[in-house]
Amino acid sequence: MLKHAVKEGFEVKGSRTNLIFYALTQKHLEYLMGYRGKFLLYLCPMRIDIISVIPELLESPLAHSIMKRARDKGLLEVQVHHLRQWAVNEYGQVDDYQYGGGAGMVMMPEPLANAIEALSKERQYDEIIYMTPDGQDFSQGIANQLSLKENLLIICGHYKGIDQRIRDHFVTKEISIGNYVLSGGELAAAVVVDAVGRLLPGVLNNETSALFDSFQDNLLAPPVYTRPAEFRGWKVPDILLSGDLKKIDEWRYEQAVQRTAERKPDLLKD
Ligand code: 6GU
Repeated sequence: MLKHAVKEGFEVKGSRTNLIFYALTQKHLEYLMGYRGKFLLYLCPMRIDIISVIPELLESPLAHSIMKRARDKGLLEVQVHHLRQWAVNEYGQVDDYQYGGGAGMVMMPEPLANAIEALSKERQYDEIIYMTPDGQDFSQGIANQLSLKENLLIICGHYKGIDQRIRDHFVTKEISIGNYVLSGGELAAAVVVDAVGRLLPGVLNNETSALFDSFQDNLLAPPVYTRPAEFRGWKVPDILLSGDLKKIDEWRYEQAVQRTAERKPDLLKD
């Protein structure tokens, strides 16, 4: 996306707003420094297309709060496509029994291939992602990488999953959101879109900047407090009321390290 923007000489097109000087995450910074030695970032909306048999499942998670803001600002375009548009017959069939026998239906290759090909005519996808419990575990690192892309296509599976040939010949990335089974890929896709969408430059304001998120430095966030300073006799740590910003930063960092060591020691390893 950025390379493309720089090559195009920052031409302003479509709903893209303007050029800004901005570096969102360390990853963006490295990428930009590597490219031009400047923190130039073209505000280019990310486009995410999602193929689903239950589009309703994706509506609400992407229609509120930060995702709503991202979409309203034109920074993120999400379009959900009903797989039945590409069904093989008038009954809207998109799944069938599995070869070799066994319980559960499999999503047929033809509707998926037709859907992917039809959508690929409109734009070139940087990744075609299949949401599946046997995919790569989703992480902040993957979210950061995806946030640098321009066009993503996400396929949500159902039933026993999709025909292996689609995975072999179209899918470029397979993502799982954890070691448990969901009834379909939609909720997992919503997780990915949310985690990626909030990283797009301009989506978060300064107070909520993604730079300070848990996981961005492989550290969990420190404890947070708000008013009142004393609630039912439980006090906010004195240091946070001291006004000494340097000491507060140190305290937060120590707390973050301690929390990470206690709760997710694996994060401290690499
Ligand atoms: Cl991506 N899909 C489904 N169906 N179940 C999951 C998952 C995805 N990630 C964890 N469990």
